[in-house]
Amino acid sequence: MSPGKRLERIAARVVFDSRGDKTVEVEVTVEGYTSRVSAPSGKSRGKREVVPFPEGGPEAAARVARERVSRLTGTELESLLALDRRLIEMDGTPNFSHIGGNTSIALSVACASAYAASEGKQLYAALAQLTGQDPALPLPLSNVLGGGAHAAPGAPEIQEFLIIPLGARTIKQAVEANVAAYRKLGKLLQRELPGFPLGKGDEGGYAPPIGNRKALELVRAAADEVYDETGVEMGVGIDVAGSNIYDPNSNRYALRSEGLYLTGREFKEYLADLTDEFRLVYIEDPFSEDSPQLYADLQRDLKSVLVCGDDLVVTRAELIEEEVRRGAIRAAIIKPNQVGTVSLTVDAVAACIVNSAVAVASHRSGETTDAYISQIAVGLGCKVIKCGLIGGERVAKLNELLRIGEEIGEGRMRRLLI
Ligand code: 2PG
Ligand code: MG
Repeated sequence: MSPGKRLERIAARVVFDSRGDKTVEVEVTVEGYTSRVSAPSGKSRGKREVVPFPEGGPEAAARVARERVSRLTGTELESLLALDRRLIEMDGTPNFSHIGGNTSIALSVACASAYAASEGKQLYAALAQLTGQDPALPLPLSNVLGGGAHAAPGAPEIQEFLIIPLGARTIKQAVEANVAAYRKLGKLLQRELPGFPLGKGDEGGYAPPIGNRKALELVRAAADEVYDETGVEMGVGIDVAGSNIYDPNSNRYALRSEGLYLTGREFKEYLADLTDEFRLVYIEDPFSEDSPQLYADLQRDLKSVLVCGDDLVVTRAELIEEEVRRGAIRAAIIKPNQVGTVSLTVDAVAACIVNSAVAVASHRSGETTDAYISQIAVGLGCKVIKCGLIGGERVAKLNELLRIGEEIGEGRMRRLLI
């Protein structure tokens, strides 16, 4: 057996994310190659995600990394993802509550990146080789208007209003189309709300004081204008983040801005109406994460829509498989820090591909300028990336795709047939 590569150094510090919250950044050196990675944090988290930080928060996480995890220094790594098993063993809990999922994912990505670099490769290329994927660029699904937990009260209850340039032939054309739609939406909002500041949600989209329906009407209009001007087909979607608008006491979905308090079945009809009226192609987490049957009913009624699971499946291969087989979803969100290692992320994307579901690589609402999610999306074969559009921490992911496009060809886009 060939000797492994030496893990020479592990360092950790506290840094700040796009919301000004603290998170963890690590540096790992393998065979003289150093990679630095910082972890994002979610605000609307699924119940079954791993714990982001150990007790004591990010400061404690950095301390645990420096004092305990750094004992892995000197380990011989026999393969790209060899650190992952050791992190799981060292943590010893089912949900990374000891090390913290954020530290763990940062170490896992950093180690894989440094290992890849020591072989003269970027992470995406090493992952593609490992998984047998032909590297290609995902379509960017961009947040242009935010609400719910990511915005101030008064904004829509639906958490994210999204656009996707289905007809884009290059990554540059895709980003240009999304930016054009974002700007047009700004103009439409100014006309709708003269004198109101448009605001900004956590993910960089506008966060205006309007209802869900009005928001969709304007997003649809902006997307259609871009299509008319450029010929690029534009899809519209939403992330309802259903668990956040579901009230378990009354067993209702609360849309306060519209004075609507709907049962699961009524809310399903509401979403079906929105789909008809605004030609939605993508609906993420339509219901509470505890109601998979409602997902399945919606997916059955709206065959042409990609119903996508986020909180429902939390990037876990076995849950993705279960819910795709149930017919609850045709797409799954892939957030590496929901599971804590690259290996488990690889398994989750593989579960999508084997079950013919669309893997949607995703940022978190609290982001850093790190762009590893773009490397993972390309390397593992995710057809879509949800990474925001506006703001330094969002555009960092898109710019990384442009750079990767220089290597693999900017027209090597994955196709999404909905
Ligand atoms: C989501 C995400 C990212 P958060 O719900 O999909 O858009 O939000 O990171 O707050 O979980
Ligand atoms: Mg979501």
